[in-house]
Amino acid sequence: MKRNLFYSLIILITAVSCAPKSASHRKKPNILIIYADDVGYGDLSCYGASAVQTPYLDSLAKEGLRFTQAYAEASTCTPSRYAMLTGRYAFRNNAAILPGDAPLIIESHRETLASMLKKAGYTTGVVGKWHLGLGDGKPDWNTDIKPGPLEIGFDYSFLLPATADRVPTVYVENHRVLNVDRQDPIRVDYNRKVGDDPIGLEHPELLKMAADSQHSGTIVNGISRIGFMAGGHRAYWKDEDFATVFGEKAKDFIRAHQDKPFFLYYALPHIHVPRAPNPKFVGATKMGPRGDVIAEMDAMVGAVMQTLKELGLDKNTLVIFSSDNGPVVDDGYADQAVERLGDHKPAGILRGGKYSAYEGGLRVPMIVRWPGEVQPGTSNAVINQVDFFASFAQLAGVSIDQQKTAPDSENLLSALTGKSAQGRRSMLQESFTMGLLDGDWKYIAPVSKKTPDWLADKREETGLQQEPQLYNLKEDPKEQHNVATQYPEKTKELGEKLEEIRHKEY
Ligand code: NG6
Ligand code: CA
Repeated sequence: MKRNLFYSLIILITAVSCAPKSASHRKKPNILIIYADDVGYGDLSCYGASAVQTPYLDSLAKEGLRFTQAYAEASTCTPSRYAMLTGRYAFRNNAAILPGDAPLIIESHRETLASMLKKAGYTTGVVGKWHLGLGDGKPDWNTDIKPGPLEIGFDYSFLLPATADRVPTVYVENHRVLNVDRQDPIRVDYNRKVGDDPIGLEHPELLKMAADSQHSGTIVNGISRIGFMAGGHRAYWKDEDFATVFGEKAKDFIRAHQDKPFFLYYALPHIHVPRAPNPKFVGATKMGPRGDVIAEMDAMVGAVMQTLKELGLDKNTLVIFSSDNGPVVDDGYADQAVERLGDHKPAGILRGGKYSAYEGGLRVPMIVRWPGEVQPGTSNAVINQVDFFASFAQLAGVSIDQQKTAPDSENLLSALTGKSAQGRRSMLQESFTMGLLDGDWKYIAPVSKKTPDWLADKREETGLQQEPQLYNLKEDPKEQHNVATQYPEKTKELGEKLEEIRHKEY
């Protein structure tokens, strides 16, 4: 009898210790969002490019799931980033492209991807381009700059504050400008020249590349920027070092937090203007700097993946690569992007690009890799970056009240991991106007607000028109035939649906 009990116990203990651990007991996966800037639907070789090769992203696509209908929330940076980090459409916040001295636009009470994951035990970090504002008014760049990422859920931040073409041209680590110098205080102004440093308008002979008048403010590293800046010389970045500087910070963060689940938002400044690749990548393609920075970006992806592998973390890390808006060829600098484009199609077959209401502005590359959990292949599920919030909440086991938190985010974890082919039915699309994608249909509302002067002659590409537009993406994926007058009922229905979403109070 005793002997039987003994054997039963042994069997029980063995059974318990050998049982597969349930999902809730498994270590939560690390989450790495690699978010590129202005990379178009046709800019990677795994999305059909041939004039530039992106072997590291191609491997990511081979080992993971490549989406054919994934969207940034907007066709410009700030709104897309706001929506991705908050799960809320950016127009609810009036988010638009920000100057480099704008205050933080994410409200301090708002839950972000970072604060939500932090609740689930994640250590959270952001390395790279921010462009969501810093401080609560005009920041003093010489002292603590807050609120910023640390006040909305990130444990660590190392930033390029706005864009590489905007002042201040300095890195901000946590609350401080890196290498800030009290003897040479930083001043920033977006309206008038400050200090004695040369500006592009007056000294074009000092420039590595000529620029249009908006990009002809203070010259830093031979490149004139939007806005004016004085001081801070010791803190200046060098554009050609971005890949190394951000790469090292991303690796340091991963190394330091390898024992706990981490969330890293790695926001690459590539391939936004000014395009200034490191000499190692100059000539990597025949397309000049725009092609070369794509190659450099790809290598940055390779480097961070290599670190994950070396640390044995790549199996338990969900990696997502995507872009904040569609591509632009000429964005203000004479960098030969137009002249040397050849037959490369930055947006693939799609119409339009950055700033556009058409698909080329909004549909972007998206690749998800998580070995063992994400079945490799291609997915046609419709998914928007605003959906990361609810999907990752599910992944991390956090329940959210969507009346208050991430109201526009849909939990598409099963689509993201390839377990389902079902994505969104409809979504709002932001540009300098609004659109609504609904099944095969796409509606673009007439422009109702003032659009920037520098877009005035770009109506054909941007889709900013006085008339409503309706396209059937299944029959007309290139959005060539506006069928609004043929389908007045559909046009009206989608217009009303869009208004309904707009007027919901969240
Ligand atoms: C525009 C800039 C452009 C770029 C963009 C922001 C002009 C004429 N153009 O205002 O160069 O900086 O803002 O790009 O000023 S984004 O990817 O961050 O949205
Ligand atoms: Ca962008």
